[in-house]
Amino acid sequence: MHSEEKYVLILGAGHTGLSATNFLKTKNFKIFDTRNFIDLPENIKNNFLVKENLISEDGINIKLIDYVICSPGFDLSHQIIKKLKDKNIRIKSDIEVFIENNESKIILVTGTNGKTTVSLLLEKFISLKGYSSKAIGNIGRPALDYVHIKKDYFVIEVSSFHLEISDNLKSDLSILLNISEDHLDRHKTFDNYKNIKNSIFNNSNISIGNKDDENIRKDLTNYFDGNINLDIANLNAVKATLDNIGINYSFEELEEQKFKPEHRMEFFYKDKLNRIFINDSKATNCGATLAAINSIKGDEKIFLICGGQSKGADFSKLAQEIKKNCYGVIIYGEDKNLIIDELSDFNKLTADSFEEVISLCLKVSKPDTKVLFSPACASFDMFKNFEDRGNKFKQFILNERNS
Ligand code: UMA
Repeated sequence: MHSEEKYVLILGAGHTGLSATNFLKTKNFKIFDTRNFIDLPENIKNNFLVKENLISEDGINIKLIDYVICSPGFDLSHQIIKKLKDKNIRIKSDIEVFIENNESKIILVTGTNGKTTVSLLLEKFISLKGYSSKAIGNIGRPALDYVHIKKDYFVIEVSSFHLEISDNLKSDLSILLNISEDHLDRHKTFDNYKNIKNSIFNNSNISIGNKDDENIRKDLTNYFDGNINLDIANLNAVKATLDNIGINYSFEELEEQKFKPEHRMEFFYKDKLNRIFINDSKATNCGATLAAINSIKGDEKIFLICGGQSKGADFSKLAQEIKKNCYGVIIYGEDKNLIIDELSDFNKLTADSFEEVISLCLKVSKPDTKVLFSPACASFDMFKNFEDRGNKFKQFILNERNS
């Protein structure tokens, strides 16, 4: 880099700093960290972008700094901060930079307790209705790692450290869960900490707070009931957020789905034809698929997708249940013939690839029915594991929705 060229200064060579270097890859930037090089995390020390650009305070020419991306853990009483402020250099958090550079809808979540839980639940419940969403930020996923990705919603967990260095966090919705004493070593007084937490609402279209927390502002768009225990308050917060973005669940539905593991009877999407898509990729044997069929059978018959590696199973009992409760089935994978043989006089389709499974299922399954992906087989012929198989199923179905 030419010595007189402007550059972005990154403060802090931790996970945030590393993600900022990747974001700025093609631009001029330098990193400053108060730690000794050998104290930096190993993966960060080994990254050549960091190695090349890590400078001492002496190497910083303030006049050449365009703006600063400041890591949340960087000590704000350090003299460099004063120098930057004196010269009116803009200091931003990584989350501010993310929001400026990403077009997705933004939900901000903060609070002394429960913010990771609420962020992950929001990610889950938004996705279950077929919208793409990702929880990022303080949760351990540095925001700038996701800056080039478009989602329907990014749910960003924001800490008081982030808020303190963010002048302008623009969001579609922000929620403050609760405030109790924390991080006073950094924020000094409780009043200061309270003000920092409440600043999440400064530039938010919809602002939601805990109605029962006296430390939270009283002029917000909406409140949730936080009077009971933290678990229920967190679910109330999730419900209030979802209600405000037009995603509807009853409290009971939230409670029921909350503990349901992924890939086990996951009702993840209802399409325009009112078909309900269920991911049951965890069903790696006939018993699990029989249980899946039994749990949803009713007046409306089911459309089933199954196949993979049989592990020597006998499919005759499953075939009988399929004939009774399903109106169609797609069979795929290494041992598909074993299942096909048991279903000789039944309406079945076969597919050679998973892409074909998806396109056939979307073409053939009927409106107002349930489409059950419950393979009854191991996944290793075509996937890394059942999680990979379930994720691909959901992803392919949701992609079709967007195309
Ligand atoms: N540090 C220095 N000198 C520097 C820069 C940092 O000594 O020049 C020290 C800090 O004092 C801190 C450590 O290095 O002890 C890490 O600070 P950082 O800002 O580089 O941290 P990152 O590795 O970038 O991780 C940060 C968040 N860390 C902090 O806020 C301290 C992570 O939250 C977050 O997951 C990550 O960004 C991705 O967004 C952690 C955390 O403890 C889990 N957060 C606090 C909390 O939840 O209570 C706020």
